[in-house]
Amino acid sequence: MAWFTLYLLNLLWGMAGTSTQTRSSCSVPPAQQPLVNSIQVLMESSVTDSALPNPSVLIAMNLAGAYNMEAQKLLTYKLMASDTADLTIGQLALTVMALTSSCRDPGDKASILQRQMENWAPSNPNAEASSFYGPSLAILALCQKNPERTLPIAARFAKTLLANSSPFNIDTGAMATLALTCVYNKIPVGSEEGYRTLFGQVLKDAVENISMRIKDNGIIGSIYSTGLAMQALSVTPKQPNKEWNCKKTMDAILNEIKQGKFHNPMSIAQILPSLEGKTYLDVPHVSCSPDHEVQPTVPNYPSPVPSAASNITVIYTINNQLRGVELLFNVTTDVSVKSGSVLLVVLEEAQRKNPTFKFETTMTSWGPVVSSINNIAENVNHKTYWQFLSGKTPLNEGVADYIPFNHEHITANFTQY
Ligand code: B12
Ligand SMILES: *[C@@H]1O[C@H](CO)[C@@H](O)[C@H](O)[C@H]1NC(C)=O
Ligand SMILES: *[C@@H]1O[C@H](CO)[C@@H](O)[C@H](O)[C@H]1NC(C)=O
Ligand SMILES: *[C@@H]1O[C@H](CO)[C@@H](O)[C@H](O)[C@H]1NC(C)=O
Ligand SMILES: *[C@@H]1O[C@H](CO)[C@@H](O)[C@H](O)[C@H]1NC(C)=O
Repeated sequence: MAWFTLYLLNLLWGMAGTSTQTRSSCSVPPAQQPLVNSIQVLMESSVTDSALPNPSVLIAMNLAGAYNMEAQKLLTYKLMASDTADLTIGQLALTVMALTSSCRDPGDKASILQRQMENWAPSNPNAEASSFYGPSLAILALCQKNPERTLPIAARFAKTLLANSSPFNIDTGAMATLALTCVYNKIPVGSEEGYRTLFGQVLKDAVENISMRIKDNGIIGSIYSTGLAMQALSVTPKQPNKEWNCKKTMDAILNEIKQGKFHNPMSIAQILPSLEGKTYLDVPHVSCSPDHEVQPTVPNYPSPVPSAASNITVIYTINNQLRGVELLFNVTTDVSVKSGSVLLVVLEEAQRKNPTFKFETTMTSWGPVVSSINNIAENVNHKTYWQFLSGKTPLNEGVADYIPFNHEHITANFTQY
């Protein structure tokens, strides 16, 4: 009798986990599929012997169905061998999910993550919203491994989110929605109603905030938050008041891809699942049958006409009004670079001309971050960083991706988040 009850419970459990997966989905029109294939090929080509292993790339590859099996294997092996001591909670969570998506047992990586989350507390009562991005990934990864043991950890996390009043961050809200949707769908039948109410409340708030950022053109937040926001809106058990037009968002993103806006492998890794009708909740359900390699159909672009490499001038300002009275500075220079150069080239040229513009970078999954300028360095404890702006508008790409135009005024402003 007991086994039968258990069986029934499992059945209900399983159903609860899948019932919301297909809602609000929309798909890429067949004529546009080669375009999507081409960014997947680009993302897979970022996997090399020398590159830092990026778990988000492996997750995206496995959810979409990998083309390059060598890259898939190399990335899986590198992540299996990675030392957990070098990883943040968020990176560890992504690694656990990436290995799961390759049908590998993450082993002690999952138990280490579990222990870290049992001891987790926000850095301070009013921590900035984006500091919940990593912990959201952790709840999601743990929920997929062991939902029952994750319940109390997730409840503590949800209460902290509810109590937090810092400005909403869309990427974080989307990741928290994915995590808590996983947990919500796996609340065992007959457990306290309190869980359902708590997670339901946080999900409702997050989804409401995400839907408020759906623009008339379909983009949700910025083009680079749209992928995660789509995932969140397509799985949430709590529908927002404002209805979401998935097809409109899909068309807007396909148009941006055509404009070449998705070339950073990490930006592709975050948009690809949504284009393939998948979400991070599908990670435990990837089938890993040894597929024969398929050749993707990619569009045949007209070969780019080599443009006459004329120079452009970029006005570049570095501004620190924050750290160390005797170190305050606000200096501007004109820099001449080849048209089409990325912002990093402007920074290098400025540094070459004048040592005041000396800068340092740190490598991350998104590429190089400018961590220090003129000896003033970002600091997580002070929540300081170098923000890049065009005029008064913050850039939505990093220095290795952003291409300045002629006479553009770029500022690096030392500020706080
Ligand atoms: C938190 C966060 C930050 C924090 C990071 C520090 C911290 N203590 O958390 C701060 C506020 C400093 C930051 C800065 C910037 N960010 Co930011 N950030 C994020 C966010 C919300 C979460 C990152 C995270 O925790 N990931 C989880 C962990 C496990 O992964 P990770 O790889 O270890 O995370 C590190 C990197 O993501 C890195 N990082 C964060 N932002 C950026 C941006 C760039 C260009 C690079 C190279 C690295 C980088 O910092 C993380 C912690 O070390 C993401 C959202 C997203 N969808 O990924 C945006 C995001 C990555 N950021 C973005 C941008 C544009 C920036 C800025 C360029 C903004 C600006 N105008 O200056 C600057 C970087 C400028 C510079 N000096 O080079 C974009 C990148 C889009 C793109 N196509 O390149 C994203 C996707 C937000 C968005 N939806 O538009 N960011
Ligand atoms: C989202 O919006 C609601 C109001 O609609 C607000 O109460 C809540 O704190 C916001 N933030 C988050 C993270 O949900
Ligand atoms: C920095 O300098 C620019 C012009 O060089 C000026 O417009 C701006 O107001 C200055 N900012 C500060 C904070 O001094
Ligand atoms: C054009 O830019 C390059 C740097 O990319 C620089 O070395 C060169 O001097 C510039 N040429 C002119 C004419 O300014
Ligand atoms: C630059 O940073 C300072 C310090 O945080 C801030 O007061 C100022 O508004 C910022 N300037 C811009 C243009 O964002």
